[in-house]
Amino acid sequence: MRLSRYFLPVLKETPAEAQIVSHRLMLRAGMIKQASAGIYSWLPLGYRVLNRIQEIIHQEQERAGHIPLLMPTIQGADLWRESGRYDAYGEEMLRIKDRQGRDMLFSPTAEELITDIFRSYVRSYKDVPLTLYQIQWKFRDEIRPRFGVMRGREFLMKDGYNFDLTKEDALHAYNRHLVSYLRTYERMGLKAIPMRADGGPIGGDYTHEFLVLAETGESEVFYDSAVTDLTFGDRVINYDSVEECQGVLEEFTSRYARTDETHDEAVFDGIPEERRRVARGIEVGQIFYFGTKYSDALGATVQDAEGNKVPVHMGSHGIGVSRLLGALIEANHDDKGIIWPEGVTPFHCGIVNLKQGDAAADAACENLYDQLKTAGLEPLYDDRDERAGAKFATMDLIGLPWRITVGPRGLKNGVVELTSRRTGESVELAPEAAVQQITEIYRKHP
Ligand code: 5CA
Repeated sequence: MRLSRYFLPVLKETPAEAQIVSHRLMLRAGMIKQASAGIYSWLPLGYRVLNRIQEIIHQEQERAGHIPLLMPTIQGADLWRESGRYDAYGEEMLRIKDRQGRDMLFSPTAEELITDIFRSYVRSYKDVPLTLYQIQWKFRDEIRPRFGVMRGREFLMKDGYNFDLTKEDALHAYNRHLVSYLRTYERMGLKAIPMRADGGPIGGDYTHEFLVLAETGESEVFYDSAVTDLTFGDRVINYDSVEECQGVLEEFTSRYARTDETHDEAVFDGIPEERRRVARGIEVGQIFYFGTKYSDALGATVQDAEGNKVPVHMGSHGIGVSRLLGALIEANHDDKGIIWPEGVTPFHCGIVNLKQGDAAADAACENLYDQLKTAGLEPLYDDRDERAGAKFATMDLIGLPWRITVGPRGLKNGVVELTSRRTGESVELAPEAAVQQITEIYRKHP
């Protein structure tokens, strides 16, 4: 992409309404624009990151054997009456009447609709286990939408639902989700810690939230500092193996890590004092096992091997897709702007032309631009007729992890400059070598 032809409405001023750094930076970097309270338009740069995050989620879900589908945002009230949640959900549910006067709603989650799909088609134990998921917009009429996309009213969620014959199988699905979520967040360059939590309106008392530690987080959390040393890394897991998934769950959840809803002071006090931590976190996902709550209410049964009709065991699993942008920025920024991890960056590399209009500089930039694209990467070439300082400020603000700076002086010696946004370190090297180095870096981030 050439910046002169892109739509990147960066703001010079710090927007007064934004209280936390991620919200400020998303507005300043031209990623989002508020449409109504808690409802945002995704401008091109923000939309690119949102798509990158979705790609990673899809890949990791499919790797775990989960199947994507798409359900509507607007749903009829009847199913929700059947489950009892039409009244129970309260003010957070946005209720709408259609022209016939029928009660409709904007889906805050989709346990009912997915259970209805399941009960309409699945009859036999041979057709389970089954896990279906979607990435779809949700609406919750939060009392206090705030912090930009962090607590929105309309927000993008990955929501997945497992259907299993037995509790044991459903717990395997739970563990499998925990493993796949660990992989998913790590690929985005995030450390998200699974913590014991509370079921809330979704139900079930077997549930973990995934928290990214951040001072601006809305949840208070209590944990043994040993949990922050754990990383999943690039290990390969057989998702069908009960033992392997169980093993990872035990490794990542046996140390104390809880949200305030489930915090137990007495148990916490048993941890050596130097390892006790009280901090704040951003909830970027939650997994639930709730047994037959929805299958009982909606009559979702299968015939088991003996011919008995039995309700299926279910769980649901959510990732806050749009919230993740906020969490990623809270965890990756400095006073100049965002610092995207390579896994989710909107463009792989910036090219800054220090002297637009200089024949040698222009040609070298065009060359780099073509070579990076040929290597399968997406560069952002700042080809505007602007001062170098303004170009650097924009690049630093939007946070591309790598920048190649091209100027007539360097070119005389056959070099360009490659700069890491995270460390600020620069090296001078031949243009081809810069392309090669960047290609190498992104080989690890497919
Ligand atoms: N049905 C289940 C799992 S699919 C469910 O709805 N779970 S949830 O309520 O925990 O939501 C899943 C994730 O969505 C949360 O972990 C959080 O990251 C995100 N989320 C929830 N509310 C909001 C909101 N108001 N704004 C942005 N993200 C949100």
